[in-house]
Amino acid sequence: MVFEQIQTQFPVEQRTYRMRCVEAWSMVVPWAGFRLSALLEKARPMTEAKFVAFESLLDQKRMPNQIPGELQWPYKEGLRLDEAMHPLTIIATGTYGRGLPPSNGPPLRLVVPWKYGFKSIKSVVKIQLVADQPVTAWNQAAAHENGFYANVNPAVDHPRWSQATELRVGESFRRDTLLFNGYEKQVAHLYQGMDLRIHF
Ligand SMILES: Nc1nc2c(c(=O)[nH]1)N[C@H]1C(S)=C(S)[C@@H](COP(=O)(O)O)O[C@H]1N2
Ligand SMILES: [Mo]
Repeated sequence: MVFEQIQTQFPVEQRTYRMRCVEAWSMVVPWAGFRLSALLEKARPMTEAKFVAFESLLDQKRMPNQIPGELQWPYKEGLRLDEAMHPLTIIATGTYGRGLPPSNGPPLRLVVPWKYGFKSIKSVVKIQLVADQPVTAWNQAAAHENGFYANVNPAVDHPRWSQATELRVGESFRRDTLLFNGYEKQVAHLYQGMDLRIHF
């Protein structure tokens, strides 16, 4: 499927989500997009498919920061299949009533609101259903700091700072960070029985 087909064949919804960066700042962002589940259902996942792997555009001409360094390019991310199928997980195609500006990851950008921002991979050009947990860019760069799950959790600190509070951009006081970024009711069942300190 080409981008135009993907962008137009699924029902677009307006979703205003909290966004919490792993570096303890946050925003509220009005996205437009469609459910990732709608796209994945088209691919009819086989029972062997347990994870979804995402890859971004590699284009050093237009994105000159894509030079080998802290991160390896193209940027990669991944979700467990049940996380990817969750109704809160969207592929954003716009924000603030327009298409995505270049810096926010057009033409297709993942948004997973209960996870730290780095999971929401921008400018996605490849989506694969896979059997094993995929390699992800930040996990590969520093696995002890960036877990595969990266669920927002005020009780599990980053090795270099507390995750208990956050600074909402534009505010002068710190807010308490909420478990699963405030989406606990909707997503906690996905992690039942898992130790969130180990699977951080
Ligand atoms: N392709 C790609 N996606 C990415 C990144 C990136 O470097 N490349 N950075 C991530 C990080 S660390 C964050 S905090 C968010 C930032 O999203 P924004 O630029 O739309 O605010 O995008 C995430 N998605
Ligand atoms: Mo980030």
